[in-house]
Amino acid sequence: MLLLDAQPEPVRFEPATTALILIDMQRDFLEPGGFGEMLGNDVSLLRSTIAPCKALLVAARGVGMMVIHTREGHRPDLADAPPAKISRGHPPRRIGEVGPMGRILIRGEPGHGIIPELAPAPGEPVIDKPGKGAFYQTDLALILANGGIQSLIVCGVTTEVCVHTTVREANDRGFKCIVPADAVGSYFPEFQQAALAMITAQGGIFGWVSDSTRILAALSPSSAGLSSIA
Ligand code: TIU
Repeated sequence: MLLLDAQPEPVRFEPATTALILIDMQRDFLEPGGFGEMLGNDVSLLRSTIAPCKALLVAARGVGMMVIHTREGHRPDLADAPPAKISRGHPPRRIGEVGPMGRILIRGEPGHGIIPELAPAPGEPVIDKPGKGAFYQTDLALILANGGIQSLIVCGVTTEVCVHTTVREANDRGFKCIVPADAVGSYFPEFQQAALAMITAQGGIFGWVSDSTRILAALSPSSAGLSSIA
């Protein structure tokens, strides 16, 4: 069992029962020409998350932790896309329309893919989700149950949308959720701060906030003696 420095207080987790989950690190959110930019956002604001996510990904693989990737997107026929979600965009810039990276937020299109820096390794589950939360209409809960997972380290984008929705869903399902502040990103700096504060407020109302440096230190064999507890 490891003890991780976090807010609002240190949190215990066991790598064998913890999954690293990377939320929607897709070209559609992190590169120009995709869904994020279509919504009017400066996608460059999310790119600082890539290096911390990569470092956590490498460390998780190194200690044999379960790694899960998610992608937000829809069937090419849009049958799983709520009309209220599609109609919020204006043609020709809406879900399903053709953009510089293919049809926006559609499974199988270049923009829907995970950025090459964080490409899933063989055997790592990739969850395709139609909503903001990773549990909604997916087999994530089943995969976590079968893996004996009790804690999640939740990284990805965007902090106040898909990361928050997933953390709230996971917390209600009994998972301990640890959010590394530098490995989650928002198009809105003020939302980033508020979203992280919402997690830690009220005694950690639905999780813990730490950062990649402290998680890497906890996972590192050389420092395990400092962070491990009986
Ligand atoms: N727009 C926005 O901030 N986020 C999303 O639409 N999806 C995710 O957060 N993945």
